[in-house]
Amino acid sequence: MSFGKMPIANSFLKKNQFNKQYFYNMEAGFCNTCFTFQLIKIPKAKMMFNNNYAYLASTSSVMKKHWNKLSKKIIKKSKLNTKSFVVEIGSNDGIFLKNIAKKKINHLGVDASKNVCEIAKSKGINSLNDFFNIKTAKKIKLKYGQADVIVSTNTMHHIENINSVVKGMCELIKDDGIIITEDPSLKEMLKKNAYDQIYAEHMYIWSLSSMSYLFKKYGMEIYDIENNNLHGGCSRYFIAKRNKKKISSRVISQMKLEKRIGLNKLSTFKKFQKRIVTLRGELKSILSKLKKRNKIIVGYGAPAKSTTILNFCDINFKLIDKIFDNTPTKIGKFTPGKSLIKIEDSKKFKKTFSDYCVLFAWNHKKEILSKEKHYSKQHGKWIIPVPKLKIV
Ligand code: DWN
Repeated sequence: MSFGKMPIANSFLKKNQFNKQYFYNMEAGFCNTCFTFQLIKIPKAKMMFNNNYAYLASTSSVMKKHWNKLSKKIIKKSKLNTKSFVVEIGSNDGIFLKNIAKKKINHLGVDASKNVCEIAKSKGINSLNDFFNIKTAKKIKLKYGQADVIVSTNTMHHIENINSVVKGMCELIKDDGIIITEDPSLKEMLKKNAYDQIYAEHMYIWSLSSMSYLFKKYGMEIYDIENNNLHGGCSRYFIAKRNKKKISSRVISQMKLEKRIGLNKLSTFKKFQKRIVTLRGELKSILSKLKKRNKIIVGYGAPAKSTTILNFCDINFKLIDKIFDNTPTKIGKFTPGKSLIKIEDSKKFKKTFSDYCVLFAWNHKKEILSKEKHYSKQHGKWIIPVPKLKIV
């Protein structure tokens, strides 16, 4: 599946960077053997995860509650105490580990982007700015010992050398320890036509079948799974060394479901491609028609996902005047690629008239529409781009 030339999703631009952008050919593929859906070629990791990583997990109160709940669940389930050791891979700004640190549980956050590590450290969270792999795992084990729990949420789909990460997890986790990963679900992406989940950082979109195949290569197995609606639909995998835990019925039924809906067949992805080409045509045409009628169109949320939508659908500042966002690292900058739409502080949304607003952060719909309920009252219309184009 080819998406054409794409910029790096989170590379929001200053004006003087418009002509210095890096583009790559974004193509997705599927493997019939290991059932992995992934990008064929991606930019170098350092170009995506660096000192200016734009995404701050703490911009969403829903996300804060989510990680709070997860940390309480882990502390209880694994009976963690001050002698335990928790490692988080992809710890971002410390949104999860801050709850572990509060309980005085030994912990270490590992993140490839320096700026988010600094934010985590400023919250008193033990952080290592590095890429996690077998080498880093050995260094951590030498310095701190093995981990009781390894958590890696919204990270496993970001890592190109995923085999080294899983090998590192296997090295670092105690024999009776547990690994918890959570990532966008391939099943949900297909169901929601959420092609905007596909971008350079998201080099994999995992399913239980493909995640299972991956961990089995290193003597580990997924013994439980939980699905949630975060980030457009994620699956949380509970992993342990082989034969250490009883395989739950949820894993068995999800494996059967994935087979039934064809997650292990190339034809499923060819049908997905047809659906998103149709969606592309519909979005571009509705925005062009509204513009011809001199309607004012803005956007809400400048997620990494919006970079895929804007560049795949060839939508730019001529159609969308500005996009509102609450992330300090994005405000005042412009959207990447050919779109070049100015990002304004979402605090200005209420005072700025518009007829239509494209909800690029559709996965936060509930939180945003309740925050901005005035908009519909003032006859503003929300355009929801996926799973079907909807005007509400
Ligand atoms: O995997 C990833 C996920 C977890 O987060 C990373 N690759 C990067 C990032 O993806 P994303 O940028 O698509 O994440 P979000 O959370 O869908 O981005 C939402 C955007 O909307 C952010 O820029 C913040 C903004 N926002 C806002 O302006 N007001 C969000 C909320 C909830 C709001 O009220």
